[in-house]
Amino acid sequence: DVNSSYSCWLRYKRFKDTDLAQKYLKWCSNIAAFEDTSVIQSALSEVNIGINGMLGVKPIISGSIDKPSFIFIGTLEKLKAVDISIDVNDENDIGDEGFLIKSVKTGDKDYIIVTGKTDKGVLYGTFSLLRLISTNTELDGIKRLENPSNPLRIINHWDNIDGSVERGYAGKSIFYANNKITGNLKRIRDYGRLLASIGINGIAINNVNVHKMETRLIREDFLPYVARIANVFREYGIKTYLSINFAAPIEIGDLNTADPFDADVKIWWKKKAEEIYSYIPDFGGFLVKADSEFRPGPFTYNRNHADGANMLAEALVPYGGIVIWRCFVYNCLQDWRDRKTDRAKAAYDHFMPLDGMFLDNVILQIKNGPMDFQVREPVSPLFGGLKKTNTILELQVTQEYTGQQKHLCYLVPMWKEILDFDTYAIGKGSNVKKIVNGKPFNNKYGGIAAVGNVGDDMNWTGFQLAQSNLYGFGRLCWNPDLSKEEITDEWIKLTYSTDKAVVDTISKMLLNSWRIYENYTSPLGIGWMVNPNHHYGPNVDGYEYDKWGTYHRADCKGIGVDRTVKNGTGYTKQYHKENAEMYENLETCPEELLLFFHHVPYIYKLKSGETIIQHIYNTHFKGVEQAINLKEQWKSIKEMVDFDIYQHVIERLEGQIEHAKEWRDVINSYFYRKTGIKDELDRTIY
Ligand code: GCW
Repeated sequence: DVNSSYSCWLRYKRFKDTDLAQKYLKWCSNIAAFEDTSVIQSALSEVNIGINGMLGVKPIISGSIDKPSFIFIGTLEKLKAVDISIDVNDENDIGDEGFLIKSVKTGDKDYIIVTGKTDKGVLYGTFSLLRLISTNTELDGIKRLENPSNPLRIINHWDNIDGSVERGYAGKSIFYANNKITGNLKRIRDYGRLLASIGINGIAINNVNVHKMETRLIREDFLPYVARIANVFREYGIKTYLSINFAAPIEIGDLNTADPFDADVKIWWKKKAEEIYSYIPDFGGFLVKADSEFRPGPFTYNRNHADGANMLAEALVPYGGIVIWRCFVYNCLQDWRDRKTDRAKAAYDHFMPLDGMFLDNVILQIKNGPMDFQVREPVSPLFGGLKKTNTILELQVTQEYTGQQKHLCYLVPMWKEILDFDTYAIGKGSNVKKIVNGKPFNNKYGGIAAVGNVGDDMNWTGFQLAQSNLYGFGRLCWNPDLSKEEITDEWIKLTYSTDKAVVDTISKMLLNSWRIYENYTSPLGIGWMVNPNHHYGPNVDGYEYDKWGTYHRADCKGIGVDRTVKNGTGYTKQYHKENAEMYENLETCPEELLLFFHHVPYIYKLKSGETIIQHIYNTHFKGVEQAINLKEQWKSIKEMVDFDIYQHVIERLEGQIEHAKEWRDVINSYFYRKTGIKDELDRTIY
C-alpha cells in the first residue's frame, strides 16, 4: 500500500516545529483575495489545502487587507486597485506567466504579496509560496520574481483509448478505459494540481501513435468528453492538445485522400478545427507523428513535412492553435546489410532542408538525441542547426530505456547535460537551453515537452521514487538554470522531510543513479542492447541484425559505430564545426560517447589506462556493487520515512539488484565469449 504517495510533492506535512509554524501563521491565517476566475480559485483552494496541512489552521480568505498581517493573492491589476504599491521596475519585469512574491512592511503592516500579470502567474506564485513554506524558507524580507524560461512546457501522454499506455510503467491510463473517456475528473484535477505546481502549461492526452479508435477523438461523439478533461486542466492553466492521425480525412471523413494540397482536405481540416474549438475554445492544437514508424503522412502524396504541417497549421490559425510536428522520422525498414544508411542522420537530413518553410504556428518537436531516448546519446544536431523554425525539445520522463520504473534512474542529471550542451549555433554559449526557448532566433514559440510517466497506480509513477523525474522535468522547463542539487533537495524536502540525513541520503542516491544504471547496462554510448519490442533487460544482439537501424557492430576485434566523416557514416558533420571536430577525432571525443562515434578495438586504451574490454568488465561489476549500495543507503534512513514507502522502495531496489546482476552477467559473458579476453581481476564471467 503506497497510498501516502498519492499526493507526491504536494504532501504539505504538518510542521513538527511549532515555533516555525507560528512564524508562518502570522501571515498565513489571513488571505486577502478579490478575484474569482477559476484559475485564482484553484490557487486559493491550494492555499487552503497547503496551510491547513502544514500549519493545522484553516486560513480565512476574505476580500480585505485590513488585518496587520496577511497574504495578498491576486493579479497586479487587483493589487493596484486595492492600493498596494509596487515598484514599477518589478511590475515591468513580470511577464505573462511570471509572478512576484514579496514581503512588504509599511507602518503598522507586515504582509506578503503573491501577484502576477495574469491569473496563471498568480497560480504559479501561489504554488511557489507553498513550496517555500514546505521547505522552511524564511519569508521575512523575501522577494522572488520569476518568469518561466520556456513558453511551452508540455507533457505528452502515450495513452490509448483502451486504457493501455504505450511505454507506461505505472498502471493503466488515467484518461481512458474500455474505449471511453473517463468520468473520474477528481483524479484529473489532482493531476492538474501536480502539473501546475511545477509549471506545466500544456498536455497532449493521447498517444502520438493514433490508432483507429483514437482517430475519433476529434469527432462529435468524443469531443464533449475531451472538453470535460480540458475544462479541468484549464482551471490549472493547462491547455489540452490532441495527437491526430494525418489520414483522418479518409478514416473518419468521407474523402479518399489526405493530400495536404487537395482543396477538400484543406476544407475538411478547417471545418474540423472550427468544430473542435466550439467545444474547447482554448484548445492547444495538434501533435503529429507523421511518416514515422508506419504512421501516415504527406510522403504518400509526394509532399514534404512542411506541406503537411502547414496545411494543418492554416486550419488552426483563426483560433490561435499550434501544430507540434515531431521530427522522429527515419527508415524503420532498413536492411541490416546496408552499412551506409545511418539512422542517427535521419532527422537532420529530413528537416534541415525545410528550415524556414514552416508557418509560424508550426513547431518542430525534436527528441534530445538522434536515436531514441537511450541511456546516453549525443544531443541532436537539429538543435542549433535549425534557425528559422520554432523548435521544442522532447525528453522522455517515462523510463523506456532507463529501467522502466523498476530501476532507480533519476534523469535530471542527464537532462541538465543536454540543456547545457553548447551547440555553437551562434558562437560559444549557444546552449540547448537557450536555443529551445526560441529567443536567440526570435522564434515565436519554443519550449520543452516530455513523454510523461504517470498512470493510474495509486502513487502515479509505479516506483514512488520516479515521481522525482516528473518533478524535475517541470522545474527544469520553468528554469533550466536550477542546479540538479537544488531540484533534488526541493523534491526530497517536499516529499519526505527536511531532515538533513534524509535529504543527503536520498539526494546522493538519486544523483548517482543514472551513472549506476549506465554502468551495468550500456557502456560508452552504445545503446540498444535490449530485448526487442518491450525494451526491458539485456540482449546484446537483440537489435543487431534487424531492420530498425540500431546497431553496435561488435565483432571479435572491436565494437562501435563509425560515424566519422573520414571513415564512417559522416554523421559528425551535422554538427557545427567545434562539435563536429570534437566528435570526429578519437582523442577529443568524450569517452562516454566513444562507441557512438567510433569503432575501436577492444584493446584500445581509454584515458584511465583501461582497455575497452576491461572497462566493460569493470563498469559492469561496479554497477552491481553500486546498486547493492543504493539499498544500503536507503536502509540507513528507515526510521525517518513512512514505513509503507520505505518497504515499497526496498522491494524495488531488491528487484533492481537482481536485474543488475542479470545485465552484468549477460553483457560480460557476451564480450568475453566474443573476444576471448580474460578479466584482469579474474572475476566470475560465464
Ligand atoms: O521510442 C520509440 C518507442 C515507441 C514510440 C516511438 C515514438 C510512441 O519505442 O513506443 O511510439 O519511439 O517516439 O514515436
